[in-house]
Amino acid sequence: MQGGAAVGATGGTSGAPGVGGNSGATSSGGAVSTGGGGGDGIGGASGSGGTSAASGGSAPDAGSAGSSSLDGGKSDAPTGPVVYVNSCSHVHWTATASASDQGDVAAHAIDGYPTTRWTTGRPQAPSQDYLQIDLGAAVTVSKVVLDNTGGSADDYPRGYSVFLSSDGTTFPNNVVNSIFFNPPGPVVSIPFAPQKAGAVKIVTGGQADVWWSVAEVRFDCQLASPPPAGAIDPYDPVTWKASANFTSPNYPSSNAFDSDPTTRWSSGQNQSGGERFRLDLGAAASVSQMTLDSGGADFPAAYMLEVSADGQAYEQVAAGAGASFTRIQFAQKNARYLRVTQTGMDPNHWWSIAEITIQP
Ligand SMILES: [Ca+2]
Repeated sequence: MQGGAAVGATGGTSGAPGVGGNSGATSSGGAVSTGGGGGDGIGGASGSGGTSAASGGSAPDAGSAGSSSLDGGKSDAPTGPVVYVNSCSHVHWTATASASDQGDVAAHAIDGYPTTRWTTGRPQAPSQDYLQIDLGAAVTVSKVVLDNTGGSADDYPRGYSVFLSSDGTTFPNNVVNSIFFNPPGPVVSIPFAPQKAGAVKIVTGGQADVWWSVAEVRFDCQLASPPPAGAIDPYDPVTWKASANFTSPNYPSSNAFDSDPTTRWSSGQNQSGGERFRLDLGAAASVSQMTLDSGGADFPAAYMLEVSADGQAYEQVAAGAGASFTRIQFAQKNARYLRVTQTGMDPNHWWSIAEITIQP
C-alpha cells in the first residue's frame, strides 16, 4: 500500500490536473475516453477502457445486477463478524506536538496521507521539539518510522530520542538516542528492542536551520493479544469494501479509502442524480460523521446519506449540498453500511471520492 501511495504521489502531479481535467473533458461529448485518457500513465489502458465505458458503461453499471448487488448486500451474515480494536492502526491514535506551523498540525502525522505533514515551523534545536503519539492501548512496539516520502525529505530530525510511556503522561523509558551525520533519506527508521507502550514520544536531538517535519509516523506494533481469526476493526479502512452503481473502470471504489488522496473513485459520468456509493465497514460500529474528500471539483452537487445495520433497511441520517471537502455530521448511529446518494445535477462534473473517513 505504501508502494502504491508512492506511485500515486508521483503520479499525483499529473493526477491532480487529471482530476480537474476530467471535468473539463467530460463536459464535451468525447467525454469518457478523454477523461479516461487524463489518467496519464494509465492513459493507454484507459483510452480503450474509456471507450468501452462509453458504450458499455450504461450496460454493466445501470444493469439490474449492479443495483441489486448494491442494495442487496451480498455478504450480509446473520451474525456479524467478531469486532476488535486495532490499536496498531493510526485510526485509533492521537497526536500532539510541542509546536506546529499553521495548518501543518500534529494530526497530519497520523492521518494515513503521505502528502500531508506535521511541521514544527522553526529551526531544530536539541530537545526543543517533540511529537507524541498516543496509541489508545498498551501494545508492543519495536520500531518507529518517520516517513517523508510525500515531501520534506530534508526536514529529518538531525538527532532524536525516543521515549515510551504507559500512561501518555510520564515517559520514563528512553529506548534510543541517535544523531545523523549524513542525510538518512526520506524514511527514518528507528528500531529498538520490543517493549510495551501506550504512547511514544520522539524528541529532537540536533541543531539545524531547517524545520522538523513528519508526513507519516508508523510503528512496528503488536497487539497485547492477537485478535481471533477473521476478526475485523470496522474503523480500519484496510478491511472496508465498497460498491457503486456507476464506476469508471479506471477509478475503482477501493481508491476512496486507500489512504492516498491522489487516487479516487469516480462515477465516470456527469452528475445527473441517483448515483450511489455504498461503504461496508465489515461490522456495525457507532458512527456520527463521514467526510468525503473529492480531491478537487468532482464533489456531489447534493447528497443524501443513509445508514444500515444489515444492508437491507436503510435510514436517512443527513442530506445537503456537497463541497470539495464534504463533512457530514449526524446523530450517532450503529451502522455497518453507509450509502451516499448524489441527488443533484452537475452537467460538467463526474462524482469522485478521493478519501472517505468516518468518526464514532
Ligand atoms: Ca484515495
